[in-house]
Amino acid sequence: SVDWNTYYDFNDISAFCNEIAAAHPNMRSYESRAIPMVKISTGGSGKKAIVVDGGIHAREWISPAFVTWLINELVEKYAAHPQYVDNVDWYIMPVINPDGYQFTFALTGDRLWRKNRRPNNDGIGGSSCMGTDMNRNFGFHWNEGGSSANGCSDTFHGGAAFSEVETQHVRDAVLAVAGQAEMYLTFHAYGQYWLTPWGYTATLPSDYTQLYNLAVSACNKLTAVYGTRYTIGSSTNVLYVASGGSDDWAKGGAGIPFSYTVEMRDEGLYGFELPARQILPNNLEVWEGVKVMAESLF
Ligand code: 0X9
Ligand code: ZN
Repeated sequence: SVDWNTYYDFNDISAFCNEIAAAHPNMRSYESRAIPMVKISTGGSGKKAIVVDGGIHAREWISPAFVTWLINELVEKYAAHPQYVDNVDWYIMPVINPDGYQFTFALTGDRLWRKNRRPNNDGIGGSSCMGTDMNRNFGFHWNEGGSSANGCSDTFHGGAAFSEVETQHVRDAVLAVAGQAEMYLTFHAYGQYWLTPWGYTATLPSDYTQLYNLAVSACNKLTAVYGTRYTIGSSTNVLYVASGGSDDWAKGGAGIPFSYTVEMRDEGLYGFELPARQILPNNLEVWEGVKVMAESLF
């Protein structure tokens, strides 16, 4: 620790900076875990940006596994493909539901937990159950279908749009860079879908053809790696109605035009419990798709 009656050398100042940053992360979950956001940029101005979220659903372990791998690929493997960092800025949040995610690892927890971990016994949702589905809590056409008012439901939408501290932090962090952002990617499992908005309605966005065509190009490259097939379409039309998702809000609320939900491996054989030996093959094929996505902004 420091006091202000002496001068400190550089090592002390470094330690001080690290301590104060660690003690005051600006984004924290209900249980006070940090919600990290990594900016990857080679500098300059006027660049387009891609925003990425992962780990919104606790049990979908392949999501943080891919998103952390993506950070590593962009930073540590920069020299192999500098264009993916030179031409766009990245804002990457690998685990936006850290409490739920940690609960799926705990011996006293639940491997198949989906929601965050704030109790609903405060009147919100009127139940003694835990957790809000963060992907039903975003504030664009919130509570307009495919979500539940029951606090015990796995798709509980929360007491209001952005009722959860975690979705509030993501909202604020995304809005801070929304002017620069052209693309929003949110990673989930499972089912192998590359989904466009909207999730709240079967009506397609006016730029659906552009969104769809880019997803087709991405999935062609993805499939070429190991033959893994993805289904492409709007969330409502190829999956189900589900309002309050981060993808719909990114596009409709934050004005980020190219917004996608990527449901990664598998098709249900292992489901959420995808064996760890599939992490790298999954990541390598999805990276091919993400590269196509990024190239569209160059
Ligand atoms: O239901 C979801 O939140 C996502 N599927 S999952 O199995 N990972 O839970 C799909 C979300 C698609 N986007 C919207 N409905 N907005
Ligand atoms: Zn999910």
